[in-house]
Amino acid sequence: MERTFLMVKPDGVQRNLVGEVIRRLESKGFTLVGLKLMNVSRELAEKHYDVHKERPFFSGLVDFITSGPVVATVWEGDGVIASARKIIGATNPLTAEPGTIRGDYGVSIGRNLIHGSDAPETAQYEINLWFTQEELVSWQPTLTPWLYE
Ligand code: DAT
Ligand code: MG
Repeated sequence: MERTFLMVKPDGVQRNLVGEVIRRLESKGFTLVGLKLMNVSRELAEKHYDVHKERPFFSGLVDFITSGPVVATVWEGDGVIASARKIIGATNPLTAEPGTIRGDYGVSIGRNLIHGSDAPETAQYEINLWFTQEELVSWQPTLTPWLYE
């Protein structure tokens, strides 16, 4: 089964949206296999956003991600990487569709509440960056036969 890395950013934690984010992914039918509240070091934030290091917003983005606690999560399910990106919505909350997390709760690109891995390779990289093997919990939800044919 596929896994993805999702993080409630400091604005999502401050705005009390942790439960709402987890609820949306759980209700959809995805399985939580990793979860932790943590402060982010500059080193970790820079590694996480390494692909953006030449962009003008990079240092502001690292400042923001390290400005308060985040909730780091790993989710499992068929097609979870692309599906979670749809549930999250477009990068700019102003153009993100209503019904998506960013579309429902955000108004600015620099405060877009949540991160989600964008492809299988980045999901693998991010899961390994944020979690140790021991922190990931494999379990068999009893709902599985009601979610998958
Ligand atoms: P996403 O988070 O949807 O994958 P991304 O990978 O293009 O988007 O960018 C990573 C984050 O960087 C994004 O969530 C918010 C910030 N960001 C992107 N473009 C920005 C911009 N033009 N100005 C300010 N912040 C930006
Ligand atoms: Mg991205």
